[in-house]
Amino acid sequence: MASNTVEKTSVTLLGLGAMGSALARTWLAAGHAVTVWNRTPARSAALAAEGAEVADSAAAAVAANSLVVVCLLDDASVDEALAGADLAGRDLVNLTTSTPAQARARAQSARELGARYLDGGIMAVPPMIGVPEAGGFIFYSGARELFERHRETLGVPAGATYVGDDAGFAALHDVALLSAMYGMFAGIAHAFALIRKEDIDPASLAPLLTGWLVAMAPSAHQTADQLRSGDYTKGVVSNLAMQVAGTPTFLSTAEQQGVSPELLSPYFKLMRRRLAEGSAEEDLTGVIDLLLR
Ligand code: FVH
Repeated sequence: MASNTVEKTSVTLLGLGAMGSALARTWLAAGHAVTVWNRTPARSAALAAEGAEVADSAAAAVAANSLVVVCLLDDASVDEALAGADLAGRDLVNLTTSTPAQARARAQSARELGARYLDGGIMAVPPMIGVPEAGGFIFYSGARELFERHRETLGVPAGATYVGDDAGFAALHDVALLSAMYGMFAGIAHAFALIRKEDIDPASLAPLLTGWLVAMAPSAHQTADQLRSGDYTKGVVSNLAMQVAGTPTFLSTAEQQGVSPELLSPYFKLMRRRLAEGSAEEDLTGVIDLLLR
């Protein structure tokens, strides 16, 4: 009777940094045969001890299996690693963080080299890989048929979420979510700065902040609904006029606490601009239109 290892898709993985190593480990643990390659060979030793086959060149690793996953530092390192490899007939899955344009160009060059291509955007940090309850997932875009063919294998390290046949969409979704995350980090930084000089334990603010941000996060659904309908007054609870009227309180408090308003001010400026256009009854959704060039 065939063993699990034989039944499961064999994977080639280029790149054994923090993320690549975590990916390799979960495939090995799930019974997949894994061939690895890393520019600095010493990084392969630990994976070899865990059962990975180590290739001595990227070209040899690509030749070993038809499913080739790449997780390298950046787009330029992918160019470098794949330079001498024969990709004809390969299913190339690139999990390296890229821009949508880089992903589309990679899909095009893969096609020209006779390979099928999926792009990926990893929404997880290495300790979340192989830990389903951690909530990490990976966006994929490219041909749906190719995604479906490898869905089970790609779902091993983290949930696999398909976002469309445009190869650039995984990168676009990745950057969109991470951009929202940085906005949240900016808000958290400002909140901690406000209390920094007071006799307030930051550890007491942290759960309050977390709870509030989680409570506010579903507002994204209302924003989406308003964008789809084009009616930015739909379901408004706190209109723009009221919110703009409140902004001096935030700026004065920052001033009084000796905190720079530089993280908040750009957003408030956009809110005021939108209000000046006559959008008093709207939600904050109109700010999105002001960002579009
Ligand atoms: N780690 C994280 O938290 C994030 C989470 C979200 C997704 N990112 C992206 O994943 C890609 C890989 O990230 P990583 O964490 O594995 O990064 P490093 O640990 O720094 O390893 C980098 C690997 O890339 C190899 N490499 C660098 N330059 C080249 C090159 N010119 N040619 C071939 N390989 C290259 C490097 O090799 P070496 O330095 O060991 O020889 C590592 O294998 C990345 O896109 C994140 O944005 C991770």
